[in-house]
Amino acid sequence: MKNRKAPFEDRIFDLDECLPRERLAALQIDRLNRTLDRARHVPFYADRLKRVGAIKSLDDVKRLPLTTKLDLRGGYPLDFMAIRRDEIARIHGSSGTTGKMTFVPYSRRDMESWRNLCARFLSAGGLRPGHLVQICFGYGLFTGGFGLHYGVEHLGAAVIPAGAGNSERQLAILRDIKPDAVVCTPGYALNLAEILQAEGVDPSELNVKFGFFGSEPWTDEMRARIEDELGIFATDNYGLSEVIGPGVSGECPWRDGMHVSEDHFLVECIDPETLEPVAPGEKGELVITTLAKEGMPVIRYRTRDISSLDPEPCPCGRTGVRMSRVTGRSDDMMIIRGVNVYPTQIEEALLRIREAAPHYEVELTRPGALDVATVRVEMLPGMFSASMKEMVELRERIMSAISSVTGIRMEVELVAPQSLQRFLGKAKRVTDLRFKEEPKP
Ligand code: DLL
Repeated sequence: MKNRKAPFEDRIFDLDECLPRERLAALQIDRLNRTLDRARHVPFYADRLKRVGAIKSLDDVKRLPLTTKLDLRGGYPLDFMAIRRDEIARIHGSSGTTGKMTFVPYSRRDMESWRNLCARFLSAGGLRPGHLVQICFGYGLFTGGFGLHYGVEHLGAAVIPAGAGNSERQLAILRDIKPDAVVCTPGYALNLAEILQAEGVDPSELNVKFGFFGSEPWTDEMRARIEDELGIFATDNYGLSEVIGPGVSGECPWRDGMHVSEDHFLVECIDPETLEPVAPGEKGELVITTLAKEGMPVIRYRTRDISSLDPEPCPCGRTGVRMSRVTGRSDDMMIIRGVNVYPTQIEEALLRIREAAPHYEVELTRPGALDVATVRVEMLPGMFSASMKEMVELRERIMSAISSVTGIRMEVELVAPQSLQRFLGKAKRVTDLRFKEEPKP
């Protein structure tokens, strides 16, 4: 199924996608040394890189210190910025473990690289100048909307900046303007497909031929469903705000892994426990070093994303190593309807509610196309009320506290004091049942 023939001729957007491996390695070493120099403008790195000299071989990378999300949070708001304030062209951000954002500044050159990186995977997935693209990602601090927007324009295609949500309007655009491609999370694509079906719209009435999906985990089974129901060719693309946003990697027409843009990102796959590299093809945590970022370079950033790297040449001619689908995380971050949420954010919301104990469990399901998060919240002894009205009001209050901290609406179930499981070691508060019926290959 993976290699279902693409309904278009492949077109390489940028010759740097096909650099011979030896030339790529030389470029990486050169860019890495420049990145280290730039990073030394950041006190955190200046300190850590004190005893690091020039990098001569890519093997030396292992000697560099790792950077974690916690490190970045410690540098709130802009301590990791390596450019002057008047050199900032844009600031994006991503949610953090306590509701605090991580802000990511971009220089003008970063903006140029970014749109080029997005244009690469869009071209690999079939987008051509003259096409019309409906972007259903949020525009704002989230990198999805703006990142893809400029990528589409750079390629020479046109954008309908529909933004996130409002499915009725999305549907009207699909039906009435007939874009050639849609850009969103795979979950939202499935949601659109379901609404189309419910409204009795046949996909042949639309003109969508390509879908570019990313920002959350999905499976090949899910891809097959989206493709059948929307009648499109769907590709996966990956990225994260701390590194650049979308554009770190994307699939080519062969769809056997996402080509990492290795001229911009040095990627390693390590065992999250031992921090040692895993063998090619084995699963581990991706660690990324930016090679051209000016605004906020990151050295050996622990993405927490579990994937594997395939260095074998690909028939498409792109030489970037291919990463497999992201199958999970090595921390407890959840991605719910495309939004990153940490369990500690739920804890923070519950602490605002006098009647609730900080004991809770989260269950993630996907009964239809969209994720549903249900939080079971334990009441404090003596706080249970016989009044239905009071309990409904309390539930509403908890739901709104959770939504104000996490940015998304979750279902809440109130449960009796002492009824949830207690943990001696690390608490396991999240049960993810979303992919149960569609096991990952
Ligand atoms: O989600 C950037 C992005 C936007 C990528 C649009 C693709 C398309 P963040 O909000 O910082 O950035 O979330 C990054 O999302 O560490 C992964 O856990 C997850 N993620 C991103 N792409 C994929 C994907 C954007 N294709 C976090 N498959 C990452 C699985 C993905 N997970």
